[in-house]
Amino acid sequence: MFKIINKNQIETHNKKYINNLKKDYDFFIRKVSRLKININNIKNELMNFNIAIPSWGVETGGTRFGKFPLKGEPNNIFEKIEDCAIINDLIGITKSISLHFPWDNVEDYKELREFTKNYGLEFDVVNSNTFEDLDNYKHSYKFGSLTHTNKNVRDEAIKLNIDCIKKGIKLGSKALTVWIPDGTNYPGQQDFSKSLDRYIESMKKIYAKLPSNWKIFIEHKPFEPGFYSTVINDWGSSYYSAKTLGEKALCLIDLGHHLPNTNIEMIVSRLIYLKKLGGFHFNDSKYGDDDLDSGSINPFMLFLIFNELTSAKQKKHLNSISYMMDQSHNITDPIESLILSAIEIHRAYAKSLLIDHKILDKFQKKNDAIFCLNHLKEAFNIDVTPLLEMIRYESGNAIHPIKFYRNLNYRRKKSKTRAEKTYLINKII
Ligand code: AFD
Ligand code: MN
Ligand code: MN
Repeated sequence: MFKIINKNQIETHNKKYINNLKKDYDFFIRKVSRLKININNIKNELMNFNIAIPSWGVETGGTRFGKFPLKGEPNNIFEKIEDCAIINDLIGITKSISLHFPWDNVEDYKELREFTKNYGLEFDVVNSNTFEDLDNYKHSYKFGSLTHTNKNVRDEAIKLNIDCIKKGIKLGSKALTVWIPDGTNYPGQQDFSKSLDRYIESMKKIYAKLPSNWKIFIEHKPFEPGFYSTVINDWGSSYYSAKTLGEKALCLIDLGHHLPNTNIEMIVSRLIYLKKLGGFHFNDSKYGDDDLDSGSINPFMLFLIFNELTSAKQKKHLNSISYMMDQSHNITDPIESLILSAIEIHRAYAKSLLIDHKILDKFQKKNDAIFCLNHLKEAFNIDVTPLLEMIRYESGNAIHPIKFYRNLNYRRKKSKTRAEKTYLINKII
């Protein structure tokens, strides 16, 4: 399966580090043996974890001020899949790719599916772009897409989403995520209720085309590109829409799509309670939709989000959730950022599995606030690095993926075969 990195290379790398890792792992096991947990069950959970890579995430991102492409970065979806394959060969927890149409349009979807399968990867949720005017669009999305006041524009946006479903079916995807840019910059510009009505009407037409085993995820965002109002601005509007559409419609939480200091873990809990949580776009943020690397700003929040997920899973309240990283890498090599981010998400999940929810429940019943917090902090403060490294080692992945990647000189090699990028327009993700 390792077509880009051969197994021997990884084995040689791991040989250098395994002795020290064994010592660290023994220490970790001694430490957690005092907790009443089954480490083998936790290991299994962590080995089965998967987080999708977005096709647009392996390209250099940018801001509206500029973009600084790397030499050797991918130019098309096939090259992007090669980069995703490297990441998964090294860390083993990113087996799926999320495509974005029409950015990732190809002539032959069967060929793309085969190509991807050869790297041991598969396709995750598909995404639709109704936030910029691309060459072959008949209408402009300047004043909205699925909620536009003009029916012709809405119809084109509906068709674009239905086309995404059709492409996704060919690729083996099982869900469509809809994020729309629709909103306004001026008070009075839009009737808030009428635009929500138009959203529901458009989404009903897309929903009607979903295969029986598909889902549709609704992604909310409080602002940007509209800086005064957004049609699907928060989880309330998202929940109302998902509830109105039906069982196959669920809410998706992008961590960056909340105003600073929002209690996101509580939104996670509410959506689980309402049986409407469908998926996540992981990233981190300081001010807004910064799309910073997961875990780089607020790893405790990430842990608290996973605490809600693992608690619900233990109580059998949780169905399968779709995970993806939605980040923009402007000053780093996207492969390195995605490797570290996936590991940070894996780390938060691992720590959350060390929480004993029965003990927490006991402290909660007694209203012992200090012991409640302390119980969470004890799990958060355990260094799970040896556990994650051992899982990678035992799964045939790299103990130190970034060190391995640096030694590959991948970008330098790729810069000889991949065309250098020039940007005529700024594409902001
Ligand atoms: C933009 C949006 C949102 C969405 C992504 C891909 O803010 O996060 O998921 O585009 O459509 O970044
Ligand atoms: Mn997103
Ligand atoms: Mn975003």
